[in-house]
Amino acid sequence: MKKNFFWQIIIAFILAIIVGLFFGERAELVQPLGDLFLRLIRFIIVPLILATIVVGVTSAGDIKKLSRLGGKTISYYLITSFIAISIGLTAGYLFSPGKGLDIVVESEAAVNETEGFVQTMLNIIPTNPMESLTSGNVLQIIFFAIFLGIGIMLVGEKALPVQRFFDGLAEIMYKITGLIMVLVPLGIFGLLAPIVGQYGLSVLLPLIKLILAMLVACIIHAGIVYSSAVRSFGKMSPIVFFKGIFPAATVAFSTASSAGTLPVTMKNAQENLGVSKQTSSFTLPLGATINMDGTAIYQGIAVVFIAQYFSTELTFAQIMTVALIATLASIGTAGVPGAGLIMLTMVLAAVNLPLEGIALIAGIDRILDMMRTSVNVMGDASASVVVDASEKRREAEATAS
Ligand code: DAS
Repeated sequence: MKKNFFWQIIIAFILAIIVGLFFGERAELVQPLGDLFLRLIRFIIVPLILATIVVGVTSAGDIKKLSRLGGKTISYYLITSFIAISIGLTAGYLFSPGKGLDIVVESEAAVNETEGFVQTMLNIIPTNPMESLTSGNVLQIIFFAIFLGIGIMLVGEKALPVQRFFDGLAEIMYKITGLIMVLVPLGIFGLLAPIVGQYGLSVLLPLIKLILAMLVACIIHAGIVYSSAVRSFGKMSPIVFFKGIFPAATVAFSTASSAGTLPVTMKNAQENLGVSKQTSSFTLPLGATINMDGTAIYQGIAVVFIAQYFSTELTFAQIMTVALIATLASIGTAGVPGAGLIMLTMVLAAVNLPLEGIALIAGIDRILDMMRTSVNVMGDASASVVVDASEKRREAEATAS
């Protein structure tokens, strides 16, 4: 990553905090800069995901290799998500943010009930792929793109023009993404300054222990789990990893959207972390929608916080239930702002905790969402590094033998 781009992002962060603290609510005047960046990112997501996944699948060459790639990717996601929820639960008990809290639950936050895990999984299958594309349903687009790629592989020669079309479309989308990335500092400034202005200390202080628990758990998870994974399995220095994924992590923090950050995550993985286009175009769009370690951490901490607030002691069986449901809930969480708060209702319902607890944290959810989305994106990138290194080792061994 170019040095001055790194410093442009740092300066954007600092300026956003200064402007937010100095102007307060009036900082929303710069919101259009953030909205401009968000709209440009959203404008490329659908064609980028569709083209890159089709390319990622077809460049696997055969179903066997695709299954191996998918198996490694999903296994990594599940293992890191389960570790994340364990770290979240531990942080919840160590910080005990819900004990002795003297804030009253006003009204239950208007949170849509989730359809449950099974229905969430069924909804991945598009009944009309064109509608999925026009509505930007990322999970359904991924499902459609994977099967389109498999179909191209199975048809072979006759489908080559279609494969070439998607190859060309993917390259075009990468190029457009590069152009949009120039605006990352401006977007971060326009997105962050109004948020800093909106959340004054009066809103944050009562729940500062919850925010600190989330921050520490995220740092521990990223600092230990991802560092170890990229060093041990990806043969990459953690410093190189975190510097390389820094732009995407800052965009994730500013947008609170993994899907919205995906174009930047892919560019960083390919250009700064050396992940092949084939691996990144398969693992990253998948990760942006089903791999949410930061959300898993958040679910663990939030459940403990709400149980403590209502003076409810969770049994060991309930904690195990939370760990399982939260891992599944993090898979079903969409990569958009606030999705984790909605999925929290599934986890609370699983252990019979009052949904009113959602209202306790809804007010600061955006702050927690920014942190968890950054971890989500770093987790996706770490998976692409580990899986890519494994595939490259396998190919080297195959060539050597
Ligand atoms: N904001 C979601 C994301 O984009 C995560 C969440 O809400 O938990 O990853």
